[in-house]
Amino acid sequence: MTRRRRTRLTRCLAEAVTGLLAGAVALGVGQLTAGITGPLGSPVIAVGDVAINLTPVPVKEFAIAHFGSHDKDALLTGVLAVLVVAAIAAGLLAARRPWRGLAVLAVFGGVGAAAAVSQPGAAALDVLPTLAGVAAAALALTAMARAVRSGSLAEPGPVTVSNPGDGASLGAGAWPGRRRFLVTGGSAAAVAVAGGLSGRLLLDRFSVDASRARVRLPVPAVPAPPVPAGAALRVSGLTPFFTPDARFYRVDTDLVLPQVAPDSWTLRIDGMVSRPIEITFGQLLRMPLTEADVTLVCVSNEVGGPYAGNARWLGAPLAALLRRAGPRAGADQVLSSATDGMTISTPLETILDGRNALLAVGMNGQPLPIAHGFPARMVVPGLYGYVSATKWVTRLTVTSFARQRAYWTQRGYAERAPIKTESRIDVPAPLARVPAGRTPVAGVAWAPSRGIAAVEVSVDGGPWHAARLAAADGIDTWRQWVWAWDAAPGLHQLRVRATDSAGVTQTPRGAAPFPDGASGWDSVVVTVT
Ligand SMILES: Nc1nc2c(c(=O)[nH]1)N[C@H]1C(S)=C(S)[C@@H](COP(=O)(O)O)O[C@H]1N2
Ligand SMILES: [Mo]
Repeated sequence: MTRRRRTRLTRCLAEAVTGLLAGAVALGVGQLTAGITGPLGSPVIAVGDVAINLTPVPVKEFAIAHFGSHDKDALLTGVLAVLVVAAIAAGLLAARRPWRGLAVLAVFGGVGAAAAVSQPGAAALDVLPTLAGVAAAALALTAMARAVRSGSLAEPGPVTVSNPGDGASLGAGAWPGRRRFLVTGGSAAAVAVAGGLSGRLLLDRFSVDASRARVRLPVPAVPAPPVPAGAALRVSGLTPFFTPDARFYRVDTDLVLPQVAPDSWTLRIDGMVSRPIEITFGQLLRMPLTEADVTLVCVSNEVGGPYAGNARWLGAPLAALLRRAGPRAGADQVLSSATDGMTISTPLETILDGRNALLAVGMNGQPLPIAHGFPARMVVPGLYGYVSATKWVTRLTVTSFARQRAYWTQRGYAERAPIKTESRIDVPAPLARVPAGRTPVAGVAWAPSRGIAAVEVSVDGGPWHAARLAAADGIDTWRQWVWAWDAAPGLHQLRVRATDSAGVTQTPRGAAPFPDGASGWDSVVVTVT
């Protein structure tokens, strides 16, 4: 390579780095400003949130199925990738025509600011992080571009390298502006890192971890019946009967967890009621609370999938709260809303029909984890989460399905969505190698609000064998099951199906999660040796 060519390459690289550093300055200063104004203003988060709300249902299903609980990481990675490309473009453009680089920044500033204010709960102040970030990036870009250009004015021909060490530090080819570039670039990097780190620290102020730690849950007025001794089978690899909080699946549309302070939280019940009411968290804790074991299931759970969890909930009966407000004739829906802007529609008659529908404050003996709705959420046995399990809930509007629709039902999901009877094989794992002889086949089955009556296993499409069921802890929780298989060497397919207490056997007909939950039989293929 000729020296001229090397020099040109180095300068191109410097221009790209200029753009990247300007982008980093935007994010760092944006983060620092968000640390002052609040987490909703963080531009990457804001753009990500808007993207989630605009994501068509099939893409969302694909993301949940393929990235699982990492779907949000995948989205943020996507947003960052777009930013990286745009930043490099801004750097290359700014080197030739400064205003073009600034125009790229302005476009992204506009998108970020619009995204920030469009979020539920956002205020005008939340445009500040984006604006401050973009302004700082503009300064950094101009300064660095000038440094790079100051070199280009000189003839790149035979360069006199006064300090050979400098040239080496940029790899190949030296150019006269490099020292100035290193100084401005280094400062930009320092600003980006310092802004990012201090912003992170400042953002901790908005966490409600401390107020959660201060919550003392009352003793339940109606404790859950004791869990029968045989509710948990001893089979290694089997899903535990109670899901530990850390392993409980999490599904919501939020990139940053809502931080809802219990001191300022209230629940309003309004709409088609005779007496609208509003209660505080203190009042809620003083009500007679009920404890109940309930298995939650997400509609996005594929057959055999992981989006189900079982917990002991503590909360105020929703039916009593609604009756206090007095639903009026013609109402058939409770539209619940949360601080993250989520709206969820639940059939009124389901809440009132005597099941343990709760406004929950406790999960497994502790205040709700922040990720699971602290300080209060809804839990309604038997309905998929998107029509029942509103986290961070602050309002229940009694209305009708004819009049109002909720977030997911607007996107085509079913209004009535009872959880389908399902069963899953946990042991052996898919594609496992199993020693020949007696070996356990085990898993869980659920039909919340109906209960599981039987589970059967079939090998290679052969006859159905009744599995042994663990003792039932009521009708709202899943049930473990196990079947002793005399495994003969070879490749085998195991299938499972459950029958609920209403006598309905799980359908073999496969359906995708959209629009009202997946169906079909779970199966695993294993090698017996
Ligand atoms: N505020 C709020 N509540 C929400 C959601 C949400 O996005 N926002 N997602 C719902 C869905 S789709 C499900 S399956 C359950 C999941 O509850 P979990 O995260 O505690 O398991 O919460 C429901 N409640
Ligand atoms: Mo869900």
